[in-house]
Amino acid sequence: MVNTSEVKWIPTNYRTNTLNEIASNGKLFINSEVTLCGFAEIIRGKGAVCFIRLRDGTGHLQAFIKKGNVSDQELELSQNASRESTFQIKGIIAEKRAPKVPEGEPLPPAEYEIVASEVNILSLAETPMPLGITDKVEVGMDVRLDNRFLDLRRKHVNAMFRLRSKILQYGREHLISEGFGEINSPKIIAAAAEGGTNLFPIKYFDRNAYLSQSPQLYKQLAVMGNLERVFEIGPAFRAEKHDTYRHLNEFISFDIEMAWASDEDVMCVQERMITQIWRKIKENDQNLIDDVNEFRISDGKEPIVVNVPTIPFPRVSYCDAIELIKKSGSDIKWGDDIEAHHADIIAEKYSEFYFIPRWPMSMKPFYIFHDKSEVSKTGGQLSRGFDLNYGRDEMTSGGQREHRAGVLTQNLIDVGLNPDDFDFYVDGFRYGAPPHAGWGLGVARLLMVLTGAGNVRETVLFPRDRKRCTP
Ligand code: AMO
Repeated sequence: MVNTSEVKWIPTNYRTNTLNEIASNGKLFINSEVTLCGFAEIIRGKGAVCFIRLRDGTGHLQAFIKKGNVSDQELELSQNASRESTFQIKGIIAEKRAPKVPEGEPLPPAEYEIVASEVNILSLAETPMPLGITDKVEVGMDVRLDNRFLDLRRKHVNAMFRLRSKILQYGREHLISEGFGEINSPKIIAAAAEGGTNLFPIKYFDRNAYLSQSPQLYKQLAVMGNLERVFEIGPAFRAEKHDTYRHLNEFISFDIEMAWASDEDVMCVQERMITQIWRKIKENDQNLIDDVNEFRISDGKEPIVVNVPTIPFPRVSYCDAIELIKKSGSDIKWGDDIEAHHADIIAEKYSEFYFIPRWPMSMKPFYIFHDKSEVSKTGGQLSRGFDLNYGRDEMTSGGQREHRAGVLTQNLIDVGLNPDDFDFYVDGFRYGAPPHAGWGLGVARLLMVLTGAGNVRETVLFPRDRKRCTP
């Protein structure tokens, strides 16, 4: 279930050990008295005995409850308890009786159980449950999300969110190793970073404010303040009316910003980080991938294999991408957005991670560096903005930023924004500004790639879309 080898599990007031500590190292505990806790995944037995398959966040262990070892009332309550009820059990660890194997065949590895001397039911589960934990019954996404606390107890869903935590951990560790420090920017803001149409307005005392779409302006100001290399993992809110497999109205954006750097420099940071995440997951977390695969296989899908990508990821410039798409007969012209169905065509050649650098300035936000030294074949103005795609799906946007206050003000005017609303930001560039670059990566989308999930709702604990703001 979880790789616990490097974790020090300190006893709590409720339990002396985790189930996995006993299950994987039972020999050390034979005849010792321990107190364990868990959900009752399966309860069976009648008369003088009861067997409970206990499950906690680390693994499973069988509890053996026998008449005479516990009170009659404890035995009866255990036998009649509903599945998923929570138990605290005190007892002695013993080796389970070895199963009979045909002569000459090796014995399977020893298994252990707790022989109960005290049973305490902490909470009885109500019945029927809105969805089963171990039963293979089809349930729709809405039922699952309405009861996410139960859905999460299912092995493959649980593994998905442990993998999510690993992506964040390994990503963080990698950036810290490259000299980045973590920041937190405000989520209540007064000016839009990513265009004014998809903002959620909120009342902020006696004035209007918005939920932040991106830490963009603030991560840049942090770099203006000589924090040099910063990253943030935080929520971003978009009032988009999309209803797709990859859009939500709240998502976690994994952002970096880096001084004295170009678009190419931060693309390199990104490919190093993603490669390192993949490598670490392959080294340490195959058990979680196995849990995801067990379900995929039972669902008739191919198992996922974690292949560490090679560096450098291909770079397909915007201009080349347009040519490639045109060649396939698709109706697209320079200056158009590359949508998912266009990216499908690029993905025929580049099926995994690839960057699309050098977008037209007209397609990128005002804060992107306007590269007047280079124009497209058709004479269009180019920027230092890029995207990272995996096949058809965009994972990241980023770029070198505009650090010249005058050009920045002009960019704001060019996209129809009022520079006065951005004084707090442009002022940051008036007193010496390092050239800098950064990116924002959608964590849920990266997890979709890692786990083969077909819908972003699979990879977000409590997703927010147009129809859902509970639980
Ligand atoms: P952008 O708006 O492209 O860029 O967002 C960056 C990445 O965030 C993810 N993303 C989303 N994920 C789920 N639902 C959504 N509605 C959604 N919108 C975006 C995508 C996307 O690639 N400030 C820039 C980043 C930068 O330049 O540093 C920005 O926010 O994976």
